[in-house]
Amino acid sequence: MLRFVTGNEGKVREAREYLPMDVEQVDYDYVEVQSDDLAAIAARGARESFHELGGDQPVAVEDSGLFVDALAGFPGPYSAYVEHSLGIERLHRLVEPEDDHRAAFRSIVAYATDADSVDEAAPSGRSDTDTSTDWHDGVTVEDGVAVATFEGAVRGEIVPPRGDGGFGYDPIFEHDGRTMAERSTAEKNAISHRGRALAKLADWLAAQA
Ligand code: ITT
Repeated sequence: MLRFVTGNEGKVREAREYLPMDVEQVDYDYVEVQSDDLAAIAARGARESFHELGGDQPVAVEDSGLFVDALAGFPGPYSAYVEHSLGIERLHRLVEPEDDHRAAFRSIVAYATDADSVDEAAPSGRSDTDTSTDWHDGVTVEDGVAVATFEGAVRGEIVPPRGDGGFGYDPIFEHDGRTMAERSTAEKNAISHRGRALAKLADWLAAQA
């Protein structure tokens, strides 16, 4: 059994598709540290949640965001705040005058568990992300708790809003000719940042067995 700590049911639905174990949604509000680094935010959240929820079951958290190249990665870790304050149409209008409309969705899944149950030498998962990045998947051990992080990313372009599907920034993020909101959930999952990070976690869990 894995406890997925999030207020977002969509994240849990996707996790259930990828992971071999039962996944339970837990709506615990962990402290999101202020950082430019999604991996640091997710790892801290997973460690805190693991302790707070009793330390007897593995725990996962996911942190994601939209990183616009021409805006030096903005809104990045502040994506949820910007979506709810500025809104996605205004973010599009901010990018439109720029020559470069490229952007990436990035996701970090952090998995916390008892350090005794982890083989640190196990391979850290597939490396099929289509973006260069300075974030590395890895395992850190502190006070008997191991936290493993997995990154997934998908690159695309910011475009005027199109499509009714998905959520969040999906209508303004185009990948391979269609926005994410113009794809079915299954089509989106097959290429999404979160899908890629979850697939790496699933590979790593299989290598641990
Ligand atoms: P948590 O409870 O797990 O924190 P959340 O929905 O607040 O759930 P984040 O803090 O990770 O999630 O914020 C991510 C932001 O990026 C938020 O504005 C999302 O709408 C957006 N986002 C993340 N994944 C996305 C996706 O697949 N498509 C569109 N927007 C996405």
